[in-house]
Amino acid sequence: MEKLIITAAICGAEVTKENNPNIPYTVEEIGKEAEAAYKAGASIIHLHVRNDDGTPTQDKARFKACMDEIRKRCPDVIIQPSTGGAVGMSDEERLQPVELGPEMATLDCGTLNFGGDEIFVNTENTIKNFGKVMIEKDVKPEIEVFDKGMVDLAIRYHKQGFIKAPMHFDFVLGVQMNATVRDLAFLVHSLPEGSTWTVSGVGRHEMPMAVAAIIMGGHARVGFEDNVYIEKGVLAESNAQLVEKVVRLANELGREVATPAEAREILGLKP
Ligand code: KMH
Ligand code: ZN
Repeated sequence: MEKLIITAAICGAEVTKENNPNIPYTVEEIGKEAEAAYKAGASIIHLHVRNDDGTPTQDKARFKACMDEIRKRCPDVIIQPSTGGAVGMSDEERLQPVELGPEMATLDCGTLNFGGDEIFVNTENTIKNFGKVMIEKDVKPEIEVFDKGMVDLAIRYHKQGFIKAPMHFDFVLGVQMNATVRDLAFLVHSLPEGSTWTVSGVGRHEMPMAVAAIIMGGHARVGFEDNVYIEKGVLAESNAQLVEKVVRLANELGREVATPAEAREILGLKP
């Protein structure tokens, strides 16, 4: 089995210090969380950024400041900005970090309910446009899948030239689709040959889904964006603590953890 790529989704756009006081907001806090997660074994940082007051932003200058801070602390980690941003942002706002030419960025492949009255909107034209811009800028998409139809749409858009293969998918389970091994297997078996995949189990599903990825040959995402607890009722002290737990589980199950250089090779990124 190839080595396990661990992605740390260190802050997201929705969780706040009220949910867990360790959620990073400032450039320095984001840098420190990324560095500790990297040292614990994460090779990819899935990045959202915040203003100092915690409000989510896709501002290009703020992304640059955070990416520079992360690179200063851990030059070889793969930085994967979000183009999902927060619910309600415009496409122009959301695309800003792609202008910085990161190695990867997320590409959300469909619209979904996002709690309460919130809808995370990704129209067909949005997805095609984001895909086109990522091809132009040579940015590898991490295709964010919340539902099986999003896999089908990504395959269709690959055939139409909006997404390059081999494709890399992130299954976010526990939002729209259930976080079960049955549903994860259904998604994995729906992928084209040569694809790679990561799973992000939301909330209490984070570690069980990481274990499923470890034994199924996929990759795992953990971090405050998806879950703020290290165990039931106990807040995690850091993203690194969540990464360390996945590393321990991988070690126990005999799966080696990838370095950033090994993750680049697995994902077909430039060395
Ligand atoms: N914050 C969500 C609305 C992504 O990073 O691409 C979107 C999200 C997905 O987190
Ligand atoms: Zn995200």
